[in-house]
Amino acid sequence: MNAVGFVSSDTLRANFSRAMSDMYKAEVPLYGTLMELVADTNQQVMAQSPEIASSLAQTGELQRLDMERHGAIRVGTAEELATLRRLFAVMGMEPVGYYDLSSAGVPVHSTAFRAVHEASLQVSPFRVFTSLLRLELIEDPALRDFASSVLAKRNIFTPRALELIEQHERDGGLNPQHADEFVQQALETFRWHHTATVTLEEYQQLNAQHRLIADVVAFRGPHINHLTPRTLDIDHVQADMPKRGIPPKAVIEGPPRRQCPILLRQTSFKALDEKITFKGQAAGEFGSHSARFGEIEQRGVALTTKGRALYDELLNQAREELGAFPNEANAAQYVAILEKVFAAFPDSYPELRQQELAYFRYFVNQTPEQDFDSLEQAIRAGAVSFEPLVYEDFLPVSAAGIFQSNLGDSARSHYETHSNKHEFHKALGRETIDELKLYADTQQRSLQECARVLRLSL
Ligand code: OOG
Ligand code: NI
Repeated sequence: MNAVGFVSSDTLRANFSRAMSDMYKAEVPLYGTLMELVADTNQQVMAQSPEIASSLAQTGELQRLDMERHGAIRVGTAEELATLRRLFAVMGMEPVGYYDLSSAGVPVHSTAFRAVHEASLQVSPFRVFTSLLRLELIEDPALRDFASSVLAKRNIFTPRALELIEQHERDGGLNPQHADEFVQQALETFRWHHTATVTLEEYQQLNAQHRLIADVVAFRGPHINHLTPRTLDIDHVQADMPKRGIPPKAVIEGPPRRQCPILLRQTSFKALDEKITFKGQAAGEFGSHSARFGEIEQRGVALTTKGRALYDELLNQAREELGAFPNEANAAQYVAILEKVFAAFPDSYPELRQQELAYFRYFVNQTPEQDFDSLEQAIRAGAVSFEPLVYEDFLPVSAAGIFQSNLGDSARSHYETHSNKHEFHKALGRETIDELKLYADTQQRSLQECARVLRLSL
């Protein structure tokens, strides 16, 4: 708590993340199973590789690992997105990155709300991948109008949540009692509802246009559709999922397995088919909807612009060589191609650093007895060490793969449209933050701290 008795936004975010996890565990019991699998795997990795454990301890990731997760939601209107921006701001979460998924056949564009400073990320790295439906991509004008009119009628926030957001904006914080109330009220927006706001027939029309459109339009609010824990060994989790009765998707999205993990690797289990009562249905009558699924991810080092360009190039090359979407039938072939192609990506931290492919954090190991001329000299002498700076964001190709594995065969290949960052910013009510700038800032702060302790000029 700070001087005026307000709860810090970092604490609020940590509390909200925990409350969200508890709610989701109660709603989707398989999520609990997945959490256990991830916790077991992480323990094994740290027992077998003490160097991984000590590197994670140095950067603080070890301390945050158990509470690390991201959620995903989808909203239907600009107003909903703009109010979410204000709701997340109460918890110190800002929109980072812009992801256009229409080119991959998913009619949304997205951002990730998250904390931006390493000290805040350390308290709670909770992130929410947030997508805005692009209604203009619905081809049938009557259906488009219908979807807009349904969305116009709903209010996804409780009146009390809106009051508390305003109070926070006005006073600059919330006291402990109001902070607890805010967490409970905010949670309501993301809850699952077993009842739809449209008839079964209307649902089917929306669904025929795109499953995602039905998922956003037919319900009272943006139910959290997955909550993803972070594992230290995703291949292990992928192999173990079937043993615990969880069928994984065919391939892990992202880069192949490496000595030095880069960016993000993700896998998921198929969406659950859930009973829904549609408008006008008599008691005891049901339809069904599937939206909620499980996902696991492994995070590696954040790449610079140069590193990211190389990643994108190699990923495209691998996909071209495969000649098809990765699926059940070609999974083994895809993994082999991916490994072969990514041999061109340096796989040691010193190389990644020297070639400026990745971001690092620098730490002074001991108070030096000797003066150094440069940081490089201090590193060579072992007075300064560097650790990979973890990637906190998402990957558009992976996100599209995750969306698609849950949309079934009806998924289309792409929309004839352009990404529209400007439109997204207008809806959001501000610009999204460039994630590369955040990594560069964190790296720079750690360098400055080393320079200060070692009395070096940078
Ligand atoms: C989001 C899918 C993308 C990720 O981690 O990249 C995603 C959604 O299904 O709403 O979750
Ligand atoms: Ni996800």
